[in-house]
Amino acid sequence: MNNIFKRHILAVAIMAAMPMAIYAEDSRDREHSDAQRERDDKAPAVSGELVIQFKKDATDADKARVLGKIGGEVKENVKLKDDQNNDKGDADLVRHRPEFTRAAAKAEIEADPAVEYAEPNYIYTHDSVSNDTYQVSGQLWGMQNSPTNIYGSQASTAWANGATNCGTVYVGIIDEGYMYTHEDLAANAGKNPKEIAGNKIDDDKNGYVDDVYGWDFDGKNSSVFDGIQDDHGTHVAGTIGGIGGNSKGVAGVCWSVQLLNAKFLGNAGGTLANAIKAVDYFTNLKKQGVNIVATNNSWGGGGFSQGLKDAIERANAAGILFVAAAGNAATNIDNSATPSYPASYDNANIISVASLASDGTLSSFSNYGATSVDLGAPGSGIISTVPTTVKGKIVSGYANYSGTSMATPHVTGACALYAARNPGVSAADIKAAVLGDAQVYAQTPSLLGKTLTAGRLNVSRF
Ligand SMILES: [Ca+2]
Ligand SMILES: [Ca+2]
Ligand SMILES: [Ca+2]
Ligand SMILES: [Ca+2]
Repeated sequence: MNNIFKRHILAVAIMAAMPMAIYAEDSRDREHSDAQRERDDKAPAVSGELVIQFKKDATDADKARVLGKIGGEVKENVKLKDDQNNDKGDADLVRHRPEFTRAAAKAEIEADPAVEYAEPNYIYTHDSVSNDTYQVSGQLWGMQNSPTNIYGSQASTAWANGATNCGTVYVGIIDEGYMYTHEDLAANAGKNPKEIAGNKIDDDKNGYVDDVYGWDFDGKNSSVFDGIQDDHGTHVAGTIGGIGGNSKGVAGVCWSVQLLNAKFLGNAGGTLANAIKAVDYFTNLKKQGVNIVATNNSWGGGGFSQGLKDAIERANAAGILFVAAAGNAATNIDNSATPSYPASYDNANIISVASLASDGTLSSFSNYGATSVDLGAPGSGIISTVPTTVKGKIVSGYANYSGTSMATPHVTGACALYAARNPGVSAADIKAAVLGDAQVYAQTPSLLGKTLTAGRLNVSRF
């Protein structure tokens, strides 16, 4: 089996079982050691598939030659044809002949002058740890600040100061689908402004027909919410933008915001090819003028992927922050130790998030890293929105989950709040504000030596 990115409920077991590749921070062009290569080769991926990045000047004849070496057929383009905003050419998802192993197929074509690199179609999993999922505690500790609860994000203080409205800001949820009809989310369900629903026309010409609430890359269709299996994405959405002040349910860091969704995690996780497409989806929307400030990425797995790192860099160039869960393997993910992707990539727009428990300790499952993890945020015992079933009908519900998946959307919401309060601010300035306030105002002993800032999320001054 090959690599899939998954949600964090499964991530603990899987990530613990799958050693990750080790890379130096500046390893972009460095040769892998044999041991590193072996770890990458064992990371889960879709059998018989490679994502091939061609060089910009590769001709059709060059591509045919490369595919011929492995009996390859192009399944789909990974990058949109009009998205060549870097120095590389097409990237294609290719199915090769089954007699080639993954390593053999890679080796067969990597030296070809038309090939920039070829990577397994890694599989990623989501980053939530479920504990008694539907047991609601009644306490949104992650948003609070009180004498008995000092480790929350202090969003309640920001709210008290009038900072609740992120309505000018779009946030991309790269995850499962989310229940945009949920009673505590519906008013914050953003829409792709240039797409007309249900007319079977790609109105905004972004390559996706009727992508109003986003796009389902896993199902290859426009329905981003497909049922109660989309609980993880819905939970993430509620922490970023659960409707505040409506006398029901929860409140997100942003009481109002425009949520959009790139669904790529299905029941079996999500693939590298779809992860790249999901990241580029928001980059392209931003280039069309949609004010996307950040994407939330509560998922991880796979080996090192230059293709995913390049996609994150395209987001960086477009001014989109990439907020990433550190992962749930209780492991040091620094590049000098056991990196976990995408959190451990060194792109400037990544904010990597560890999970805190309400007593201020690092959550038992949380990954950490003095250089690769930026800050901590509430991630244990977090109540948020989920779809649930009553008498066979899907209805709005709430549930208590734990994971770096839950810590991450607190930070994504914080980025949106800061952006809304400071119109026109750059991605770098938002990141500096989030990390700076954590470092200056919220030093946390459990994070010392475990995160870059040694601090936790604190939005009280936003
Ligand atoms: Ca479209
Ligand atoms: Ca349409
Ligand atoms: Ca769907
Ligand atoms: Ca509410």
